[in-house]
Amino acid sequence: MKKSPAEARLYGILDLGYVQPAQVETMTAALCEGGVDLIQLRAKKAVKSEVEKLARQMQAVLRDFDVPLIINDHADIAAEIACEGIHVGQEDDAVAKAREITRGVCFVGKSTHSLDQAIAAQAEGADYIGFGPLYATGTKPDYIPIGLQDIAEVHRRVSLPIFCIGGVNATRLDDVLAAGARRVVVVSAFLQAADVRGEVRALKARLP
Ligand code: 3NM
Repeated sequence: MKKSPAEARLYGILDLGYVQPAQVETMTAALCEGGVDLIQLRAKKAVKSEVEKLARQMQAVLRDFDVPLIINDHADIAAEIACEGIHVGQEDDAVAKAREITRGVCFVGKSTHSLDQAIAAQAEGADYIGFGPLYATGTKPDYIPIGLQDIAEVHRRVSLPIFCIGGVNATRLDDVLAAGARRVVVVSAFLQAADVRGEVRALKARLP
């Protein structure tokens, strides 16, 4: 049985900005062996056929794990390959549209960048939200960091699983948790680690 977002604490994103297509399978396995609870394929620059091909490769690796596959942006691909989740941004399909395209089978996550957007995403029916970027990050360079100050409040106002994202790494984790985060997304700090498995495992062990 695959985990649900509510059961998840650590969310890894396989971002093709950091991973060569040929490394997608080994990286997927390393992230899962380290202990990510959810995994997303994020391939902003790839053509659709490439996204689908890589997603299917990840799906094959994920047969051995209880980790759901979430596709960034492309609800049609998520529907086609019957993965577990779809993630949309503020500029992408609305939650209802993504749910319709995936015929109600996928859970739907949404990126939010403020308290207001987080509350709106809950009203819109998202199954989980990303909340950030907490810190400036090269993975999403055009976004202004929102800092840690709204983390506690967003947990009071929004009852969905909230994944704090953006510049989260081992050095900052204690500050992020002290600010009230219960779930985090880590991208570059995992994908650029010399020992991906070890980096994931060590960070996972520190989550409440
Ligand atoms: N979304 P890293 S921040 C993909 O705030 C993404 O919505 C964000 O990568 C948001 O862990 C982000 O390398 C990048 O900073 C996270």
